[in-house]
Amino acid sequence: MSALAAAFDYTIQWSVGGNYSDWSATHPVSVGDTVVFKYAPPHTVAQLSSEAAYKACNLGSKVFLDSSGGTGFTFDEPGTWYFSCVTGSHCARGQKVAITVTGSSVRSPAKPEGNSAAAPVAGAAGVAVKLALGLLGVGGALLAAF
Ligand SMILES: [Cu+2]
Repeated sequence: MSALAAAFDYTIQWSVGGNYSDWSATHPVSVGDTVVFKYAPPHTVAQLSSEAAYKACNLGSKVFLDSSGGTGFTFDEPGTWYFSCVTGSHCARGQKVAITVTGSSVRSPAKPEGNSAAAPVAGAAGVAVKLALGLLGVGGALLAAF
């Protein structure tokens, strides 16, 4: 915990109608920070494989998918990461976000946080290792994190 004492947590209220196009311009995420998506059904959080997939809403490229209602990502590498809802036309309607992460890589072990474990979809191994991925239970670790 002490190693993450300086980390910052961001919450994204995730819905159709939110404007996420310039999210990273106003939310400076650094390596070690956590971004938590909070949402209700039928929304989902998918990590997309590339900027091209993000721009085109190519949801078949997803490398991770969750629908728990509270999906947290702790970034351990700099870069830009792409997320979208995969429900209906939500991506085309703007429910997608590109998160730019700055700073130096932290090669700490990636381990789940919270009280629910998610299995990345098949084929995710190559990208999943870049994220220390934790699903934060709405009543559990999420509250503890704040
Ligand atoms: Cu949605």
